Amino acid sequence: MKAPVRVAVTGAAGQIGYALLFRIASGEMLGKDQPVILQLLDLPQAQAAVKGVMMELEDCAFPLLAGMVASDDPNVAFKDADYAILVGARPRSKGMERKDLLEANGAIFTVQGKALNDHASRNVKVLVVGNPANTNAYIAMKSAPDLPAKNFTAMLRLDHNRALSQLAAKTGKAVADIENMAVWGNHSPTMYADYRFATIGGESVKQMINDDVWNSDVFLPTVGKRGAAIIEARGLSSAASAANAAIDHIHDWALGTNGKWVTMGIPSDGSYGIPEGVMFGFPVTCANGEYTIVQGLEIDEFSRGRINVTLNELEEERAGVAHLLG
Ligand code: NAX
Repeated sequence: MKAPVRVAVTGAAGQIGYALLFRIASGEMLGKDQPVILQLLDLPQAQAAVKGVMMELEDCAFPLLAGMVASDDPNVAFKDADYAILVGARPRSKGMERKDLLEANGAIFTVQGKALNDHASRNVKVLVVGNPANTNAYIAMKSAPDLPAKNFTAMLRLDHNRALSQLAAKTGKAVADIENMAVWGNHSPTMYADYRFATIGGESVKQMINDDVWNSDVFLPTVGKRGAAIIEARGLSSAASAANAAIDHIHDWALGTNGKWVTMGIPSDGSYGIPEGVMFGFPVTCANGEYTIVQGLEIDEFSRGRINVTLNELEEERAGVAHLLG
């Protein structure tokens, strides 16, 4: 058996936490041969609920669960963490302006970034789920100057998976057979889900669908507003599908994609004209614990327009938190 790895999860008492922790402990994220120690962070007032989740985790008697720690202190929860999934964030309350939301989350993610900087493994892989995910990941990255910037990522995988399932429904094909799907930009309704390169059994999905109006008027709004549609239907925001996307993201980053494209929010290296450092959704492949941006894709006029919209939104968010980063 391998030595256990430490997985820190914030917002552990929340609804995504509840859908996430049991799957991590059962080995779905890092493999059925990889023991894990869970290090759970939540606010002081949520500690009783965290204890309850830990009791349930115990009651599953997961063979791979090698230990658990609960804390309200990021310096404790991130100690020696090999993975950190940052789910807890300040939700937008009634009447709260976007600026206030950025500010409140800025306060959380500067502290957590610094705690990762000071206490986590130097190879820690960080995934930010809590919204606004890209900008929160950017803040954490900037607050952790001693860790490699590439270790910080934001979750675009839910958008990617949502796009795959819309394409499967439209073409009548199996979701598993769709290759080369990409999502660009911010995890927000401005994200650009791009199926121009997607194939099913070697055939072009764009040619199969052959309907640009469906792309712009049905597909993109459906994927972009899916989160709102779930809230409308369920009365609560996406939780199990968000947890599933987090599992997929870390699984693929750690264990590789065998050449398959997935989407990750990562600090740009300047590819495709996205300014360096912007936390942006790109199509990537993963191998040996590293991700690589898929290069050489043609960006047509429609795509450039969409990419610019989502980039502008991220640049505005980045400007909105600049004063927090010194
Ligand atoms: P919940 O409100 O159910 O749970 C959030 C938990 O985080 C609570 O237990 C709360 O006490 C805790 N928390 C708040 N501030 C904290 C802090 N500073 N340190 C540690 N814990 C803290 O929300 P849930 O439905 O689980 O959603 C969590 C986050 O995921 C939200 O920001 C939400 O917007 C975001 N999402 C992101 C998605 C993505 O694709 N990137 C999709 C799903 C989801 O909307």
